[in-house]
Amino acid sequence: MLLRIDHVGVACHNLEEKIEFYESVFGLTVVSREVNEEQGVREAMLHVADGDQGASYVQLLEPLHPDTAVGRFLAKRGEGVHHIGYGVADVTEALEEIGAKGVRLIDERPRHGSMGASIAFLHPKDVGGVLTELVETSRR
Ligand code: MC0
Repeated sequence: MLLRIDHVGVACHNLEEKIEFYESVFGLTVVSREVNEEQGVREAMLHVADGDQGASYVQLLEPLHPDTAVGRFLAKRGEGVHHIGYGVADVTEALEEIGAKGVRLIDERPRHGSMGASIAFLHPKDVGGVLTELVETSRR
C-alpha cells in the first residue's frame, strides 16, 4: 500500500532560517513554498531524490499561530520531526483499508496538501507515536 516515503515533516520556529540551514548544509533546493491556512502552517518542500515511484522531500513547517497542530507540537516537544508522509496510489482507498484495521483516522476524507496532493493523517497514538500522513500525488 505504501509506495515510498514522500516527505519527512520537520517542525521549526523560523522557516527562512531552517531553509537556509538545509540548503547550506545538505545542498537541498526549495521546490515549493505554500501557506496552508486550513492546516495552520507556512511550509517549504525541499527536493531530496527521485525514485521509480516518485520524488521525496523534506518538508519544513512553521506554525501560523501557536494554537495550531505544529504550534502545539513546538510548545510541547520543541523543533524536530513532526510527521512522516507516505506516498499511496489512492488516498481514499488507503483510508478505507487502514480504518478497517482499527487505526484512528484524523481525516475521514482527503484534504488539500502541499503541491496539489491529496492528503490524510492517521492518529499518532495508533501508529506507535508517529503522526502518519498519506499522500496521493500527481507529481510522479
Ligand atoms: C501531537 N502528538 C503527537 C504529535 N502531535 N505525537 C506524535 N507526533 C506528533 N506530531 C501527541 C501529543 O504528544 C499528545 O500525546 C497527543 O498526541 C495529543 O496532542 P495534543 O497536544 O492534544 O495536540 P493536538 O490537539 O494538536 O492533537 C494532535 C493531532 C493533531 C495529532 C491529533 O496535531 C492533528 O490533527 N494533526 C494532523 C494535522 C497536522 O499535523 N497538520 C500540520 C501539518 P500525550 O501523550 O502528551 O497526550 S500540515 C502538512 O503537513 C500538509 C501541509 C502537507 O504535508 O501537505
